[in-house]
Amino acid sequence: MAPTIPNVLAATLPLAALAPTVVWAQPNSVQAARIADIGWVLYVGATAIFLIVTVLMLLAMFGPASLRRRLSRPALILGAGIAFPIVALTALLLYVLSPASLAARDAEPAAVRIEVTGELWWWRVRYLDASGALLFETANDIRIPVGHPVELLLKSDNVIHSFWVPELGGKLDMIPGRVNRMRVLASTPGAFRGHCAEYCGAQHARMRFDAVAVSPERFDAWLQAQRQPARAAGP
Ligand SMILES: [Cu+2]
Repeated sequence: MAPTIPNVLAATLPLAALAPTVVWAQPNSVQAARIADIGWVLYVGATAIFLIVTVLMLLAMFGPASLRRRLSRPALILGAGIAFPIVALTALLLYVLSPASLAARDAEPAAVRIEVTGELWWWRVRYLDASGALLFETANDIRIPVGHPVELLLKSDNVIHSFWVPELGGKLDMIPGRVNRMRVLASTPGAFRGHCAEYCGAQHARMRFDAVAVSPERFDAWLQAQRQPARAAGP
């Protein structure tokens, strides 16, 4: 897109952000749906406030003299300039931290635990049993069962990476020396692209992985197949 003035305006106005394909992927988990809901509330609210402020500003500049006098009253400036932002921002904070968003994170114990480690520049994926012991390990390949809560343990032993599958949830940093936990409850089967969302070195842009949500039956069959010993290569 050429950087003409209308294009620049379209890209910076809040209205441009209403196109869902530009802003976020189609959510496919409880957590991603919650993020999409919050995104819509923020974008619609920000657009409404932007339009109201623009209209008031134009009226204050070009409106009839009586209206301009009313708009310059201290009570209106204190109310719309200080009280309204405090109320609106507090309401948004409570909405984002509401019990529903917390429940989406920790509704029930995880059925599957997967440890994902950011390497330079690939993803080490270790499937753990209930006691935390290693079942098997893959590279750049994450499979999860639909409808069952999955806990991802995100780690790094080199630099900071950031784990991100837009359809399944938000970004979460992988910080050396720490274990960050992410909950995912996939809604429907599908294959999604995961990215590293934190610049981590020369090959950062190629640090991608596949996240595949499958039915619980297919997931169990895949688990069993992965746990078989590797077959020797043929002649
Ligand atoms: Cu990275």
